[in-house]
Amino acid sequence: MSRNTQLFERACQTIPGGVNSPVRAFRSVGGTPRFIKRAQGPYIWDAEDTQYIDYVGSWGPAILGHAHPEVVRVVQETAVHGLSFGAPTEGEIEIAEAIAARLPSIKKVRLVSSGTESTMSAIRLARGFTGRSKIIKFEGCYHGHADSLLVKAGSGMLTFGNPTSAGVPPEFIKHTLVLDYNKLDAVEAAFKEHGQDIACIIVEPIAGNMNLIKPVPGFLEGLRALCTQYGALLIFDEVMTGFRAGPQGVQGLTGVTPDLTTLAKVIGGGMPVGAFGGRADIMDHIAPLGDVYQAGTLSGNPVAVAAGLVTLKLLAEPGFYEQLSEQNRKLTEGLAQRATAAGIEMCTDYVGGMFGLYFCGSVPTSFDEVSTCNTERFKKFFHGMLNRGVYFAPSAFEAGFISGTHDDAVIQATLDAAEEVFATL
Ligand code: KE4
Repeated sequence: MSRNTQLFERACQTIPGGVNSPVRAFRSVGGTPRFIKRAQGPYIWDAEDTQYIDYVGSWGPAILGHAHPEVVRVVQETAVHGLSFGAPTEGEIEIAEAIAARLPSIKKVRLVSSGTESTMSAIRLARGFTGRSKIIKFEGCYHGHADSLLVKAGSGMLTFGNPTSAGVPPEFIKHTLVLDYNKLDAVEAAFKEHGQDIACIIVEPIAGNMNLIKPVPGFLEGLRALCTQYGALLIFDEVMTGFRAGPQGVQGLTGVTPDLTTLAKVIGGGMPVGAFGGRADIMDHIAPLGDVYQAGTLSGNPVAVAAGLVTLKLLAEPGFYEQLSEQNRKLTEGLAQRATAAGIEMCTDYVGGMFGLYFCGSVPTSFDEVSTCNTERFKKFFHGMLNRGVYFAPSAFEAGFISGTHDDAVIQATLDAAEEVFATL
């Protein structure tokens, strides 16, 4: 019995499903999850010391590559002075200023410890600021596991094909309108019907939880105009895309300015940091200044903040994103070329350091379209690559991620493995 199998069986005795987050369980691709014991740069090693080229990158945070020496060093140097104080620290000011300097839409920001906390808090703030109850989200978008958002969520939920979660009373989601991503007319109709009751729209400005789905031209601009017209807030959930899709997230790529932005993943560099921020007149409603309560014991944790600060600093080095995007182009175009050469219907897309692989004829623009992709073929591809030392996301409904350490040799090794696998599909 393999070490991974032994560990998984043991884990299942005390951890539900053997994992601390559902998508890690390989339920949608089958097989035994790999228990990772170390990582460096573009590589991870499992419990049997098998090396993999990693395209999950902890679901986004590892944009510099795993265990970047400068990030590890600052964690070590910070930790020796204490792990957590529950009191303000200078580092929290520095990262707030660093985030605001990179995202002009953010005038004030509150740190939390996960993406879920950031979106949950941003929605409460939008409701408190507007005095309204209804929210709009889009099917296939995932914003973490706060009750009012577990409605036709994407990511792990989509993988299980379970459009809503048990344990969420109907009353908790009756204010959540779920519309189709990239369909602006449905949003207009919703505002016509509920306009004065809608507190906010929360949207992944580039969706990464139903595979990678980009906004069609005019979609984000239309959301912005409708929110302005009806006095609702536009929340860009950039937990995944923030400093991943580009140096200023999707708002920097598109010029569409949200009222609030949620962040996590990259801003912690692999340590638990989330954040929500935006217009000062809105953020000033957050306790202790305002009447919208939000709090967190480990919010702004000094060790996590130190890792995030060094990560943001290193990302600002000239040429980082240009190189990241170029390597992503080589990977995704190379995969598509080899699939086509093998007669496999597969296409790809990418932006910045994130990408999508679709076993269908054209790049999807909606949840319905991506749902028609050939998930059986994806499973075979996933395991074929895994057996050749390449670790993609264990779900057809997740985006992939590269890092600054995925150099030409790593990309070529990936493409060589893919050429072999496509021949077996
Ligand atoms: P966390 O609570 O997992 O830190 O963040 C929730 C979240 C919020 N918003 C967006 C756009 C997200 O992508 C996420 C989390 N992303 C998933 C990956 N698809 C995390 C992986 C997991 O659930 O284990």
